[in-house]
Amino acid sequence: MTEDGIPISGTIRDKLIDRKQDWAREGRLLTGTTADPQTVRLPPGQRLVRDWPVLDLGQQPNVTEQKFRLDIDGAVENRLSLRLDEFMALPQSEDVSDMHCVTQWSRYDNHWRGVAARALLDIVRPHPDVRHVIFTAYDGYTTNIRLDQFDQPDVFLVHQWEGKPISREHGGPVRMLVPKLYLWKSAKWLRRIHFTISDHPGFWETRGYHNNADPWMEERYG
Ligand SMILES: Nc1nc2c(c(=O)[nH]1)N[C@H]1C(S)=C(S)[C@@H](COP(=O)(O)O)O[C@H]1N2
Ligand SMILES: [Mo]
Repeated sequence: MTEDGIPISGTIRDKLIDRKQDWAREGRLLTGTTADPQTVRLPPGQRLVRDWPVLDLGQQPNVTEQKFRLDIDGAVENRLSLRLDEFMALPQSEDVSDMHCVTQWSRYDNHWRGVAARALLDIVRPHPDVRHVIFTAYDGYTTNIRLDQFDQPDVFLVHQWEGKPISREHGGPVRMLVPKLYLWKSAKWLRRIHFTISDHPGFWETRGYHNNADPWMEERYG
């Protein structure tokens, strides 16, 4: 096991991780430019795709309804540990947003349904000193964002894409969606959301990828 709890098996996965770490060391794909998201829809160095590529560590957990649990904990007034039906009973809403992956693809106009981050914040109510949000997934993956990045109208815990349940390969039954950050910040197969005072860089953030991950600032590595 790595310190992230991700089992080291399979040379394919090890090669994939090595290659992406090399990208970070070499600063690959960097254009050295920034753009204003108010006026420029496609972030620097990105190109549009029409399909939805699959990217993960190669192990796609089968999170059945039986197995599913979503814990929301840390420094909050109301901790939750939800079964899938309980998650589905939370206030639901829909949104349309773009996705931007650090491997250079972007995809426009994705239709999502799920629980808005702000609706969740209203329920769990983080303590005033909380600054960071840590996500843990069923494959052992972790990633981190700041509370102000989580507390945005376009951030969702999603379970539908284009009117259909999110497939297993894309992180179903429930994944994160943080559309204004590179997609590695959007954990698939969501297991736990932890609200903390201190930051805890995740899987890619501890392997050369940027802690902040703003595509318009081209914060790929750092
Ligand atoms: N649980 C989990 N979530 C993850 C990953 C992962 O390996 N495990 N990979 C991240 C990366 S690097 C990317 S680019 C996106 C890809 O999401 P997609 O496969 O649905 O396109 O998921 C992110 N979330
Ligand atoms: Mo990625």
